[in-house]
Amino acid sequence: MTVRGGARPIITVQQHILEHQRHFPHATGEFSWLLSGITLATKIIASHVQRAGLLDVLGDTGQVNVQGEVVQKLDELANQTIHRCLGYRGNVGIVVSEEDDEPRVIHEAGEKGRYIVLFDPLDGSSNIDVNVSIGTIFSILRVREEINRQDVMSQVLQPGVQQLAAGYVVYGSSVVMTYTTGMGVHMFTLDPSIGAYVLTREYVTMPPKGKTYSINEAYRATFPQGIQDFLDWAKSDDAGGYSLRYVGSLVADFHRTLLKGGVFLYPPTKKDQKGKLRLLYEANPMAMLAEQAGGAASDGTGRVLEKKPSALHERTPLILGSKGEVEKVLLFWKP
Ligand code: AHM
Ligand code: MG
Repeated sequence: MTVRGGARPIITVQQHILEHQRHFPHATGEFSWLLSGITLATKIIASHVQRAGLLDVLGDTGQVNVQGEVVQKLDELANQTIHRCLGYRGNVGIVVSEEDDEPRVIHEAGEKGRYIVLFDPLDGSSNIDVNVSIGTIFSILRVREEINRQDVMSQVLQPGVQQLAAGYVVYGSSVVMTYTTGMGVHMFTLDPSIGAYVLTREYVTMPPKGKTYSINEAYRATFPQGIQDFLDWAKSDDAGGYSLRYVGSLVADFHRTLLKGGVFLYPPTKKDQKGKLRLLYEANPMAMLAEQAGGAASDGTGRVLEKKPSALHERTPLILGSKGEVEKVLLFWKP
């Protein structure tokens, strides 16, 4: 986007998406209409998160989701909000959520439902009640015309390289939306006084190296030996002084890694032998953003984005961040 004159222009996320869409030869405006549904949903979620202590939204619902995790009230509210905002967009054919057992097919969309939206409505559930950053993650795929629309699982289980767009919103000291459509990574800050996401960073690049590693080191004894060896090295004099930073919300840990560099790790553990994070709506969108910003994402054996998913809520080990730091981890860990 060209900046003319001395004053910095105010560009909203809607304007930005429309501008970028012009680069697509057959752009219909449908895609920006879909993304505007996501931005609306995250503004509603942000308003609840910011008033969480004042509304009756803290604590759990007493229910357990398909992943065996206790559902928090805000998880449920965020999930419903996204379904409400996307269900009427017309061009959204299938919606997949961390909180739902199965994909939801939007029947009203019929043949017009060209997109599949996958999301983690409120990532970092353990931080909801304690005022620590949480977030929403989303990934967008195209409905594959060559596959029967009724074969919903085949439609949904596409590798991450097929993503049309990916992004997240971090509900932190400010609310920041980050997205990519495969043409760089762009960041917007929600200006609460006008209710709009305003462009704050364009074409974000991740530093190629960074002296921070981010991992739940409490599980250390149950990590593969190679990961334990990397952690020993990172603390040694040879490594030159790493710091540990771990929020426990992927969105917040990734946001920091994107801006400052470093590496985020969620390797296999004794409890979660494939790692904890979900491929379709946690690892894949972050991997697309990382690669678009010049970083990398690996499951230890290869590119996360090339993994062929075999189940909706499939988990994957995740090594994510600055290219140089991901490569260092892989020198130690060869699964
Ligand atoms: P959630 O989607 O149920 O909140 O779980 C995912 C979260 C990630 O945000 C975070 O990276 C990870 O779980 C933290 O797990 P742990 O508490 O095992 O370190
Ligand atoms: Mg999550």
